[in-house]
Amino acid sequence: MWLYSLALALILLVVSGILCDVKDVCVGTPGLPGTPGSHGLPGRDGRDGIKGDPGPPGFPAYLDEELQSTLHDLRHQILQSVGVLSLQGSLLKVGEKIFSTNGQSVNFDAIRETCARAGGQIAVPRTPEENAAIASLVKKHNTYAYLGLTEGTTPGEFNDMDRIPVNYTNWYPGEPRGSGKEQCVEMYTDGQWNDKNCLQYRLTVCEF
Ligand code: MAN
Ligand code: CA
Repeated sequence: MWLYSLALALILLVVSGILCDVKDVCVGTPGLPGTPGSHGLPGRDGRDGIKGDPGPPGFPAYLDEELQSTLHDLRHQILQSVGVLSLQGSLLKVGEKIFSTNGQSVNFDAIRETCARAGGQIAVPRTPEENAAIASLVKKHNTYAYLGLTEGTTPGEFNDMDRIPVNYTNWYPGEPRGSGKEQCVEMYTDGQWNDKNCLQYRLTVCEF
């Protein structure tokens, strides 16, 4: 009977989870796990990867049909635009150069600024054809224009906006005679040039 009681006591101890050795202090069931900790800070960047494989071989642009067709379309559209603007008298094409005016008369510095803002420069005739083109704008607006020329350190010597002396000139007989006192150049309605002070209101003519 006592053996039966011992076995029953053991079973009860096992079931209640407080079975323990005679030497040990009896402990309860382990507690539930805690909630997970918060995430740590991100790690540093890794090293660069290995170089990729070379791309497919290219071929000359003239064999690229899509590129050629795009260039053809662009050329066509530019020629259309230049044609329309020429017809409207908004621009004058002379060789590679385009001259244009906004019809406004302002001083020399203001002309330079307006032309620069438009992506061009104050017009400088380099040939008789270019001079005639600018003169046609001057005649049309019946106002003198300033040209992109200024007097150098030597009186009577006129340079372009890069301070380079010019080859072509079309001075009115007797000009330039400002000898250091007239540092700009105006174009008369007949296309001839006169050195003049830079503070008059003259037609804005730009080249592109
Ligand atoms: C005025 C100015 C000068 C010009 C003479 C020509 O004095 O326009 O620049 O040289 O006229 O007579
Ligand atoms: Ca003069």
